[in-house]
Amino acid sequence: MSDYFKNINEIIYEGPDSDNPLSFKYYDENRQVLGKTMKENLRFATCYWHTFTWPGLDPFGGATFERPWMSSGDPLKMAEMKLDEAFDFFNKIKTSFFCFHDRDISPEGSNYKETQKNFLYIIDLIQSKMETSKVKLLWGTANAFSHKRYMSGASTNPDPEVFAYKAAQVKDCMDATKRLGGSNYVLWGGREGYETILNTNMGLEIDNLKRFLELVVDYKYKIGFDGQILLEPKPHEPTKHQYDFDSASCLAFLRKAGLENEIKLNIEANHATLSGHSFEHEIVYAIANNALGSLDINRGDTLLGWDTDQFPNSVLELILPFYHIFSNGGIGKGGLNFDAKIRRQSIDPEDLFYAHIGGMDICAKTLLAVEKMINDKKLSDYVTKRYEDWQKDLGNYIYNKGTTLESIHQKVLDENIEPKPRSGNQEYLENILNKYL
Ligand code: XUL
Ligand code: CO
Repeated sequence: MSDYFKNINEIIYEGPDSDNPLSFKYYDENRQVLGKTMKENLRFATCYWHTFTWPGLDPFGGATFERPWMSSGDPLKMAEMKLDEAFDFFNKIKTSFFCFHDRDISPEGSNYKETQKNFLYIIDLIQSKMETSKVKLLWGTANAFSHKRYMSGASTNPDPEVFAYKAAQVKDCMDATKRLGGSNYVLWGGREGYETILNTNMGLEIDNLKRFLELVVDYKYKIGFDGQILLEPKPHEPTKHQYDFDSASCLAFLRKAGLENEIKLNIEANHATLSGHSFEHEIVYAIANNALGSLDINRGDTLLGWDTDQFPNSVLELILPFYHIFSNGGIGKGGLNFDAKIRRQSIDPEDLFYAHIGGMDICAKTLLAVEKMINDKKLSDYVTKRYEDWQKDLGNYIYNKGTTLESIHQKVLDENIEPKPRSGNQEYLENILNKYL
């Protein structure tokens, strides 16, 4: 029986003039944008952890949400209740996808065998629920960071038993993700980093991380999982130094490990800003290296220096990320996962809906703005023109096989090359961008 959201009906599109807070103002799933429906372009996902599992804790205070499935009862019964409510939520909010960690959906037992049994029991239930629901699985992932066994890392733990334990968890979770038709499998480092070099063998830890990723990729082929394997960069939190700091450090690591064609990136907005980058920088860096996999869509707070994981609510923050993604053909097998949580004072069942409606609407509104930007070509024409000399004589010469540093040197002397500074016109371009907001 699912009745936690019983006062809320399926959310439908009512248009920008509607005053109904439980309706979409911009997300009209069948509307065509850039040759696809909004639903196909945006591939929204609800995340299981923040939406149904996080009880509203912060470092100074306890649970505020007190959902019925969070009361102290048989943990497996609670997990079943949570699942019923989660599917009721998915069917009403109509994100096309959901995402989960193994430990969000099912409780740990007293040993791994029991934990696995609980997990498979819930996976069977999910499988049968998916048969009658339209929601699909965007990705699964294993939580190898919450339990104290992982306090010194998972695949980078000094203890190989911890490595093995995580490997077992990931195998089960990859099997389940494949069984449920998941489009991707995500690896977020969690505690793959270190607190102090005093007790850390960095070289060995990095080798072990590489070994773990090789095992994951081999297993993907062994079971014929045709989804993408994704690594999710994050600079700190929980550890001080994380090995997967940002897109650039993940890619450097993947290249060193020879896995750059096997693993792509799941880029999260608030992780990007914590690393001192913008969301669009991380995305464009990944696109430029053929490594964009999927997005965790949320936002931070400029006044708070930690991962606040709020729902996105500004076209200004999304327009450049979306412009680059959709100019590049879209998000592919990835999606837009709301790795976002409501504030701990937002304790009503409706608050979960307001948050997702707002997030979906702001993405839809941004997509419409981006469609105009792409079709107008004002920005892309500007950039093409800025670099056009690379298609001309000197640009081609620099790339010719026989060209050397010396021959370029000679050319500068012979042709009296004296570059004249050209304006980057930033303010002019910002004014163009503002037209679309
Ligand atoms: C943590 C985070 C994770 C990953 C999945 O900051 O973003 O929820 O997305 O493990
Ligand atoms: Co995330």
